[in-house]
Amino acid sequence: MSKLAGLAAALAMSLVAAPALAQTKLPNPVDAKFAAADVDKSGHIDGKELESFKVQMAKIDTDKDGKISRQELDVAVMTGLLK
Ligand SMILES: [Ca+2]
Ligand SMILES: [Ca+2]
Repeated sequence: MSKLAGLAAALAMSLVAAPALAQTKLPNPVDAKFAAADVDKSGHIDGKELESFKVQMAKIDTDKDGKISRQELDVAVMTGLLK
């Protein structure tokens, strides 16, 4: 019983800690870039929002789902792909 409780507590802590850790690693300039590009605030850069990204789209959309996620933009900005 105590083992299970400990495991549950550890899992809960990892779920809480992971997003916080990810956020501290993100460069702030990405927030502005993403917010500016995600005009309709859908959480994705898609549709007409992609017009300005079309040239770099193939490189930024690493999972090729036709959308640029926040994570994909993070990678693009951090690697210097998107300036
Ligand atoms: Ca959008
Ligand atoms: Ca994608």
